[in-house]
Amino acid sequence: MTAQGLNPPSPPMPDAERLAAAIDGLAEFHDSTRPGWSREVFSEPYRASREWVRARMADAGLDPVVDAAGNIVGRLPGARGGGPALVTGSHTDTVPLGGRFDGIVGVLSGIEVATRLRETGTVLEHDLLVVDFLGEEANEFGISCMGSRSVAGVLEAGHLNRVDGSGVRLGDALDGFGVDPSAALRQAWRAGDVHAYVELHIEQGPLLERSGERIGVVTAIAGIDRLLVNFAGRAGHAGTTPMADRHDALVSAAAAVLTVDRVGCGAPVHGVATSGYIRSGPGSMGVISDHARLWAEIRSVDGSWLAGARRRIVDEIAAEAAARGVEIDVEWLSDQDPVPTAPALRDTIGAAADELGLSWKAVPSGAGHDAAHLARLGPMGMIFVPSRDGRSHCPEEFTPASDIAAGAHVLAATLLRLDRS
Ligand code: HGY
Ligand code: MN
Ligand code: MN
Repeated sequence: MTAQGLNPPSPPMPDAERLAAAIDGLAEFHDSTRPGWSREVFSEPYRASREWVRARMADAGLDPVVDAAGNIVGRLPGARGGGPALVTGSHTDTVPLGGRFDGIVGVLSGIEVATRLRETGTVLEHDLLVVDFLGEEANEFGISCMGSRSVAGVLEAGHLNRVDGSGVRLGDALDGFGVDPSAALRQAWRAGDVHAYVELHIEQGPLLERSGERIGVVTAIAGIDRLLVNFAGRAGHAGTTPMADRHDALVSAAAAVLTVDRVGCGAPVHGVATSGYIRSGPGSMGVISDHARLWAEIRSVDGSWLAGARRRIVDEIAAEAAARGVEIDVEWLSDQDPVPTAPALRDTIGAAADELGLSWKAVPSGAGHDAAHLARLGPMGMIFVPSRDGRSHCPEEFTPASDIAAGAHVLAATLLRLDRS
C-alpha cells in the first residue's frame, strides 16, 4: 500500500488474452437463431449471461451483489474503504443483431483491472465498485439505462407503466426478471457515494480510427430525445379510392421518416436524427393504412440544437400529416440532456494515457451511456477505444484485443490517479 499523496503505483498491465477470452465467453450468450449477437434486456440469453457475469466477478474476489434494480455490483475493498467509492462499469445487454463489444468491454475490463490490482497486491485507498448496469440499450419501453437511472435516482414510477410493442408493462417485465420495481425506484445512491466514475467503452464511431489515435478522452455524452408518433388516417379500398381523397397514415409516417432525416442532415453542429422503425395497419396491400406508429430519435452534444430540432420535427410532421387529413399524436419517450464529462477527469485520463505512451484525442460521444446518469452522483469520465470502420450496433462491430487491453490499462492508470485525488 502506498502512502497518500505519493505518486500512484505503476498501473498493472491487463492480461490481454484473459480479457479477450472473457469477451468471447460472454459472446456465447446470444440468440443463435439470428445473425450477429442478440442479448436484449429481459431475454433468456441475457438472463443466463447475468449469472455468468456474477460468477466472473466472484472469481475476481469482488463479492458481487445484485441490487434492487438488477445491477450486478462487485466491490474491491480499499484501505480506507466505506466512504465515497471509485466506480467503473458499463452494460452487457445488446441491441437486436448487435455486436460483441458495446458495453461489454467496460464491464469485463473493470473486472480485469480489479483482478490485476489484487494479483499485484495494489491496494487502493477507496473501495472500487465494478458494475454491470441493467438494460442500457434503447428498447420498446422507451427507457434505456434502466439500472443506472435507478442508482442515479431518475427511474420514475411513470416509467414502470410504459409498455412494449406487445403491451407488456416495464414494471411487469422487471418483476418477471426478478427485480422488485418499487425497490428499484427507491435505491438511489447518495451523491457522496461516488468519489469518481470512469467508464471504458468502444467509440462506436469513426473519429478515433480516422485520427489514428489509440485512446479517446470523451468531452461530452450526447443528449438523446426519443419520440413515438401515432398517425391516424382512414382505411379504404386501395383500388377505388381516388388519391386526392385518401388519408393514408402510412404515407404520412413515411414522409415523417424523411423529415427526421432532413432535420438531422441540416445540423450545423454535432446533431443526428434517426427513424428506428414503423408499425402500420391493417397491413394489406388492398387497404389504405388507417394507422401507423413511428419510433425515432434525435441526438446532439449541443443542447440548443437539440431543443430546436425537437420543435422542427414535430411542426413539420404535423404540417405534412394535416395536408393529408391524417391526425397525429406525439409522445416524447425520453429526453436525456447532453452531459459534459468532468474536466478534471479528462485531464486525468489524458495524463494516464500519456504515462502509458498511448496517443489520445478528445472526442464527443454520439452514443448514450450509463455514465450520463452516474454524472449525477460524482465526477464522471469516459475512455474510448477505436471501432473498426466506425461500425457498431451490428455484427461487424469490432475492436482488436490489443486496443481493448490498452483501454483497460488506461482505466487502471486513471483509477490509480483518482484514488489519490
Ligand atoms: O444507443 C446508444 O447510444 C448506446 O449504444 N446505448
Ligand atoms: Mn453502450
Ligand atoms: Mn449500444
